[in-house]
Amino acid sequence: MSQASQASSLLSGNEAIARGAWEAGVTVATGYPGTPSTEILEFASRYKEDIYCEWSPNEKVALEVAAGASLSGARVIVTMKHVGLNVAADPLMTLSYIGTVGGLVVCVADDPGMHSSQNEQDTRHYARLGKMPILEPADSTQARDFILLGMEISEKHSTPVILRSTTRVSHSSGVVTLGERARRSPPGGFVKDSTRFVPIPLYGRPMRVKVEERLAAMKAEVSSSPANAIEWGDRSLGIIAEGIAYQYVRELAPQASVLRIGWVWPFPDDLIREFAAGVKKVLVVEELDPILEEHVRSLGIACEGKAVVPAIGELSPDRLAGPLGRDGGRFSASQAVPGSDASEGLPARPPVLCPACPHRGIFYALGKFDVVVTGDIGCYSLGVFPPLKRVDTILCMGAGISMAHGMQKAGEKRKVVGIVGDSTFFHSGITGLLDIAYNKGASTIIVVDNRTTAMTGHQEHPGTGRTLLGEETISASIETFGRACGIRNIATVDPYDITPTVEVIRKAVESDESWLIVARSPCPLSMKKNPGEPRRVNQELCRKCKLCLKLGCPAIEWVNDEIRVNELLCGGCAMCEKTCKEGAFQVASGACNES
Ligand SMILES: Cc1ncc(C[n+]2csc(CCOP(=O)(O)OP(=O)(O)O)c2C)c(N)n1
Repeated sequence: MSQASQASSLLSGNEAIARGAWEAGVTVATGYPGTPSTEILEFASRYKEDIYCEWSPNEKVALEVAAGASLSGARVIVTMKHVGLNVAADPLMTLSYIGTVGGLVVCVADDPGMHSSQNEQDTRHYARLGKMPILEPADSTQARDFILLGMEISEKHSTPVILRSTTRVSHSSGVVTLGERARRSPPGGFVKDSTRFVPIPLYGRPMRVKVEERLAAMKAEVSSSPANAIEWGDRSLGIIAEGIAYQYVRELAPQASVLRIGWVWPFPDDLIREFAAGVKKVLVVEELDPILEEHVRSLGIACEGKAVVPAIGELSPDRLAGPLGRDGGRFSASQAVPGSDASEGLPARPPVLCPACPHRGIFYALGKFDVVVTGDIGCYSLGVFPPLKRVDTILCMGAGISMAHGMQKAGEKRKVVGIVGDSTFFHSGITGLLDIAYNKGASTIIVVDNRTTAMTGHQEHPGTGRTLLGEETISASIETFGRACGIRNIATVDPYDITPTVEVIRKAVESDESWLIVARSPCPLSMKKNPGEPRRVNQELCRKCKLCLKLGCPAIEWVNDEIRVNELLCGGCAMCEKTCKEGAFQVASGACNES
């Protein structure tokens, strides 16, 4: 890639963050995949001659690796989705005390509207909790600029900096004027200083005081930061907006006065006061929680906010049209908030497991047993939908294992089966499995090992044998981890082979000991190869019992009173053939679909 020769380029927010890291002279980038943040690190890895990039097993590890790199003097970014920050919160809270040496920016992508997340969490709370600054870009240019600014703030104040993106900023594109990579001398190496880097209470208490001094210093400069700016217009209405909400405000109320906030916390109090003094009334437009709004009120400034701007879900020009007025600026606090949503009016397309997905075999097999299934987050969460309906709970990554143990210890009468994916197992499943073995649990854990992190777009993980940079490496064994944890009953099955899979599950759920079953078959999408030839239905043999429909395969259709296979969709996994007692499913090239 000839970075220097390009003057400008159309970049997504995530691509711009990666570009910003390269321009800022970042030499280490770590993370764990999670929509909408995933592409940041994938784009950063395109600069692999300059930036070492890795998928870490989870976000906590990613942040700790980043912290080590920073303490050695390197500039570093670490990437994750909002729930990933919960996993990384432990190191982050104390890294705030220790501080940074090389600039460290934690790039967190929130998902207002829960497009691909189990909750809707506002990362700005973490900045306050950890007493560290947070920047929020409104477009791709700011995404790039704020990485550069974040590095400066981080190094000047010795603090980790959070960059909060959202789905809309991460995944929409804008033209970015490209810069050169900063010329920086190589990281100077770690300089020992226990009073600075070892927060035992003796050294930690002075660090605690320094955190407050640091906050005061940042407060003194945040109002004059280029990240925050007043755009004076019609003074009858002043809108304070941040992140993507700023774009919607500019579109809907082009003539209004706007205070655009990009350095969100510590709050730019002086600027907020100056702005409020210059307008007749103030409206705060922010996505998710009323963090700014409450602060503006705490300054003694009357304002409107969540009384008219939705607090739940993603904002959009449509959803703000009521509060702001389509033709701009006719804000009235009494106007109703429309309940419109981007997907309104579109036909519902419930998510389903892909045709030939190996996870289907496990859910179909589990349908034969009266068990409780504690599921997890990954493609297999789709086993919750009919006709499979074999996922009873989901909490967070890893909980599929630990919740099974909890239910069993609470005396659940039915056998409890926990399901996690391979990436999830390495992320946070191993300690749950260890708990089961250590505390003499009796649940059955199934790791659906499709050899990839499928749900977020097929990233590598410690079990795949490859790194993010495309190098060959170890392939961690789930069975070996199970044995090391102390699980005595371990079996490996091919989930496409339904009958043997059912028999292994039967053995496990009838036993009064814990079991680890590894259901291994690669994801056909990541292999870019179907497992077999498409099937067809021989109508002469089909008895229309509809047992095959229980697989929930999108390729099997009930049309005109007949079972049919949509050969364009069929991946040839042959699970239908294995469930059909009449032998009606046959390889398409050698059978007839119609009678
Ligand atoms: C703490 C956290 N980090 C990241 C994610 C995003 N995410 C959802 S599922 C998943 C892993 C999916 O991979 P795997 O467990 O192998 O299951 P697969 O989708 O391949 O079936 C990830 C990274 C998340 N939900 N929570």
